[in-house]
Amino acid sequence: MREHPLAERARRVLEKNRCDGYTRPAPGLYAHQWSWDTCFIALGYARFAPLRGARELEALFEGQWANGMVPHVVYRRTDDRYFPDPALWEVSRAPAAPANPYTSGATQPPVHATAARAVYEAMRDAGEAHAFLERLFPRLAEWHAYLHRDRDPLEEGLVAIRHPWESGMDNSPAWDPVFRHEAFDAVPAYDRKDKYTPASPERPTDEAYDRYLYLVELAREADYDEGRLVRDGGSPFLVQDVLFNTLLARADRDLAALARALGSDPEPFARRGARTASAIDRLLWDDALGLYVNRDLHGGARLRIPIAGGFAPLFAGIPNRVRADRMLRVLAGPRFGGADGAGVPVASYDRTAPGFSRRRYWRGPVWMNMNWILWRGLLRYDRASADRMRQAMVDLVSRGGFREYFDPVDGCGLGERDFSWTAALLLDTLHASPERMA
Ligand code: 9WN
Repeated sequence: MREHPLAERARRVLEKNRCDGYTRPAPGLYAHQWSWDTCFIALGYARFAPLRGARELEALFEGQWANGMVPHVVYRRTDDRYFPDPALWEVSRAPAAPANPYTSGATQPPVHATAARAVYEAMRDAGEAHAFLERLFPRLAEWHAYLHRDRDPLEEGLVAIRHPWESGMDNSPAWDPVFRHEAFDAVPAYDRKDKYTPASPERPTDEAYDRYLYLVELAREADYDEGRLVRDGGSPFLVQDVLFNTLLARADRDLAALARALGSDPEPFARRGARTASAIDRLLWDDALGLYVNRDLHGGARLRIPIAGGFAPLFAGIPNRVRADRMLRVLAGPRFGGADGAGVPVASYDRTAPGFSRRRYWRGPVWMNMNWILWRGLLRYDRASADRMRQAMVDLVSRGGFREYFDPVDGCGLGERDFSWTAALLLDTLHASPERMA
């Protein structure tokens, strides 16, 4: 079978972004190593250079904290373009933070075990594959133990995030109601370097950054003590996020498969994944909207904001047939994009909802990672919709390039150029034999 012409271009993007020991998200704004970007990048490498995927993941885990947390940024360069920098986080105040490398003091969604499994299964040399797994598995197990132990204050199987950056969907309208809490205070003046990029009208507003920075300050003042911030409710931002929990439920299952491959007991991991999956289904489904919604742990209200993350449970096979059919209709309808015939895949936010924006990131634009997650989900429920979505993803990159995100109306590329996860996930989309991972 002939290779799709985009595959070679995608590999070149990853090559361009390879630095000393890791692959950065993009050549411009993002010079360091990001957590979930690394996972998506490793999923792409699994398709043509699995050893590189293994190295990416192992490099990221050099920044893992002693309590198990995998930080969302591992600072790799003395580069002054990215904000916030290590000085602002000052993670040396946390007893669990490593002295080297420098890291942030927040986390990102747990796609690691899923990526590690794909890499492991793609490795040709059985000895090398086993050695990789022996090194990484204990780290992955500590990471998941941290999430279930330190981030589930209600002990109901759902973990909480304490910063929008932890969701990976930083600027999502899903956080607007939480930001209105009175507990948010003013922050001292700071210099926002990300604004000076050419894409600045697409970046979050200064008001949003005030909230982000306030949360950083609060976590730093608490020496990153999860007991104070999460269990005692000290952080004004504490949300059970659908996407984060779905990825965890799925990754717990992948961790169980990896345990089995090592001859260990998979049951404890599988049980935790099943518990999280059933809590998502029981507590976060919204029948009126036809998708899953987040929950605010301050007051317990559901955040009834229709974002693409609300469809993520398809990825972990969580909804039953009836719910999945509802979701498929909403996904294909005018709210998320399927019906306009433009061949643009799913928008990050309901196109008909207040505040929808074609350019402001996470408030409308199309992201390749969200669509990859949904595509993988659709493969479980409806092969024809999955195939249509796959085609729309390929067409989007053909027209818009390997951009960070895309205009949901005309498919124009936006944000950074040569974006690693766009390239990596496109490679997976082009090459995967879908039956394997679904
Ligand atoms: C903050 C690196 C990251 C992604 C996130 C995306 C964006 C950072 C930022 O870039 O976030 O972590 O400065 O906006 O929202 O998902 O991991 O690509």
